[in-house]
Amino acid sequence: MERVTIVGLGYIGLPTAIVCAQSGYKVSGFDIDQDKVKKINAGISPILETGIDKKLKNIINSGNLKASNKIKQANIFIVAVPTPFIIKNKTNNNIKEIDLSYVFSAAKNIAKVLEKNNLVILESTVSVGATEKFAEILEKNSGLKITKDFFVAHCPERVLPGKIFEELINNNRVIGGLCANASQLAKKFYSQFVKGQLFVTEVKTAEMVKLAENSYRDVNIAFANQIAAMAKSVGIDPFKLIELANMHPRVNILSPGCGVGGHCIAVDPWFLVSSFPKDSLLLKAARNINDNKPEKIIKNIFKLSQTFYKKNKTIPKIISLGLTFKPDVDDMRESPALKISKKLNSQKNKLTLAIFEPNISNNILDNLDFKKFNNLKEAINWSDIILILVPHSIFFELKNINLKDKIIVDECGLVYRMYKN
Ligand code: SAJ
Repeated sequence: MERVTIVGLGYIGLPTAIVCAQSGYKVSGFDIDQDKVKKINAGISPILETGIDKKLKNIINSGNLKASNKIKQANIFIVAVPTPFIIKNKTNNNIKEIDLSYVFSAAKNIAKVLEKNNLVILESTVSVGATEKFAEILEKNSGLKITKDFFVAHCPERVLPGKIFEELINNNRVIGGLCANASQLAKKFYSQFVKGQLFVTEVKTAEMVKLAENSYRDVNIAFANQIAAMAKSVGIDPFKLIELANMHPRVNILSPGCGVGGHCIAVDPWFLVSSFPKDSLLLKAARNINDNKPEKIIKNIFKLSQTFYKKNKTIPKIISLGLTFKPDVDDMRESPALKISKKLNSQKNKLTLAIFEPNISNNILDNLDFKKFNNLKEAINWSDIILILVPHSIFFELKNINLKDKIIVDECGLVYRMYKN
């Protein structure tokens, strides 16, 4: 039985460890966080993902996956550690650069147990050229020779939070080995559990493919946000406008929203911007447009609250619908909706805010100092202004609630879609 060690048991590493163990590998999960290791070994998932709780319990019980804070020898290593950004030079126009420290420390840890003929796959999203540096650290710290004694490939993860298990199996993957052997070994490994196609290319291309994918999405969302701003300013419904534009066979505009959250799309374009400052003006503009969206919404709500006060001589009661970073997930990482709601909630002299977020459990919400509702109808009845930030499927129930006399601020096109269907 081949042994696999997964370094980093987060949103990518843990589901990957589970899938590898399910497909017959003996898997050791390595993480520096002792609490996480304990939880995983007890069959309790430290991350939120559709279907993970049952899968984790089953695989821990089978004995094929064990987490540890000591790195274990293996035939194959997979590195899935975070690559956040850091603002290195604040005077340099706030350019955010990649922080590769977790990747390099993973290499140092693996080097301690690396053996001849091992394959090391870097799945973390990295800047162009980083896999080569990662391999050099492995070489330097292990005394083994890259491409002769051991093999390194980059195979960027591509899974969508909320659909991770489905996409781990079904997505096509791009594999860039540092040598032909590395690519072939990695291809053989992924073919054990990936049903999608496996495309082999050289390493820098694989690195940049991933950055291009997420930047493409960010630019398209920024485009949608700008079109929406223009349309709104002249009384055109942006969601209707985009729907009609998308009827063209070669147009596919994404959806405007309250900003770009999560740990990927709002981060990865910076790795191209910082590496290629002259040729990435569009990417940088898109990042700034999407980052500024929450602030625009907050300002608009303050303005609306003022108008409401002048007319009614009372501050408005605002219900904020949705706090997660995108619809139908229970994940609030870097959520623009959460940011907006927190800021509005801090201005108690201007407005009274309450939230309704059915995807997050009450014990998590209780730590957030919001007035909260557990029932959509009660929440709406209480409010003067309805602020829709995240288009959760469950919010389509608004259709069955009396919205007369309510002021609706819909940042994600839910109302348009609701009455269209
Ligand atoms: N968003 C919009 N409008 C849209 C689509 C998304 O405002 O039309 C917002 C969402 O509300 C959210 C943010 O963008 O706040 C990002 O959401 P997402 O669903 O676009 O992407 P992520 O961050 O969950 O996952 C992305 C995916 N990349 C692409 O689709 C190109 C996923 O495949 C990657 O694996 C993941 O990044 C990653 O880990 O890099």
